[in-house]
Order: sequence, then structure tokens, then C-alpha cells
Amino acid sequence: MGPQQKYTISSWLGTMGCALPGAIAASQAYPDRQVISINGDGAFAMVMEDFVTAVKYKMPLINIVLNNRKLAFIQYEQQSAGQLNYAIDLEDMDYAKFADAAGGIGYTVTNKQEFAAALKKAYKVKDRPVLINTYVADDAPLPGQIVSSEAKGYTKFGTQYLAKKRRMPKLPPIKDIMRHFF
Ligand SMILES: Cc1ncc(C[n+]2csc(CCOP(=O)(O)OP(=O)(O)O)c2C)c(N)n1
Ligand SMILES: [Mg+2]
Repeated sequence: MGPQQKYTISSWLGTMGCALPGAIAASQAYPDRQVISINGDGAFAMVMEDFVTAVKYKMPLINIVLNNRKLAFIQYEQQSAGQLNYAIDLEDMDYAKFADAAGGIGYTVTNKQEFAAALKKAYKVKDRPVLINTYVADDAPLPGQIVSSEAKGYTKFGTQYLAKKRRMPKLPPIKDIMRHFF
């Protein structure tokens, strides 16, 4: 971020769904500035009706939806607690079509080049919100440091997963897990 840029985030509480309403508020407070919201797909789905409000008030917000078709943070919280995953899958919803239907503009992108091109087009739109439905991988959101209770949880999860599915699950780097045991 540049020194002239501002951001808002629900960092300590980690509240889902604050990006879009926060962007609407930012757009009201700074009508002459470009506002961008960055949303998880699960989080966006909780507040997506607010996109219609942005259409109503002709707010040129750019909304990036990081679409991994799941609640990935919960996936890794379950694993670090030693549980097999449950209730984390989301529908592969076409958020770009939703944006179009709501009176905004929607793009779907699957790689960096497409993302850059969509962003370039989005910057030119001045009379309505844009949504970029951005497909992303569901790699582990690595903590700065894995604590020993998480290392034990990942080991328990990994053992159960291996026994059930007969293949290794995706895990944070094994060396970060193992150093808590030796
Ligand atoms: C209002 C609210 N409900 C539930 C949670 C618990 N929670 C934290 S992250 C998360 C999943 C987020 O999923 P998504 O927005 O798709 O982002 P991803 O982790 O997949 O990148 C949940 C349910 C929360 N932080 N806030
Ligand atoms: Mg997600």
C-alpha cells in the first residue's frame, strides 16, 4: 500500500462480511477515491445483497471475491484441532452473473493475466460496482508459527486422513509440524 492509501479490516475480531459494507462506507466518506473490497467467497455470500445498494447509489466499487468454493480457514482450523473436515464446502456460485443480474458488472478470472485484464477494465467503470469472481487455490493459510497443540492436531488429522483415504493430505510444511516433537 502507498502512503496515501487507506484500508479498513476487522483484524482482531476477524468478522466475516465486513469488506463490502466497509467499502460502501469508504465510498461515501471518500467519493473521489477508488475503493476496492477484498472478500472471501463465504464472507461475500453473507452480505452480497449489499452489492445492490452499491448499484442503487452508482458506487464504482471494485469487489474482488476470492473464490475457493469453501470456508478454507475453517478447513485448516478443523485440521489443526485434529479433526477430519466437515461442513466447509460451498456451492460454486457464479458471482459474476450475480453482479450482472444486480445491475453491476461481473468478470470471472482463473489466472493472473485474466485478473490483471479484468482489473484494468474495472478501473474504467465510474457509474456502478464491479465484481471480479477470482478463482483461487485453497492452500493452507499458514500461521506465522505453528504452536505445539496445532502440530499435534495436524498429526492426528493427517493420520486419520491417510488411514481413510489412503493418500497424504495437503498440510503445512511437515518440518514445521515435526520440530514440535523432537
Ligand atoms: C461473522 C463471522 N462468522 C463466522 C466466522 C468464523 N469464520 C472465520 S473464517 C471463516 C471462513 C471464511 O471463509 P471464506 O470467506 O470463504 O474465506 P476463505 O477462508 O475460504 O479464504 C469462518 C466461518 C467469522 N470470523 N465471522
Ligand atoms: Mg472461501
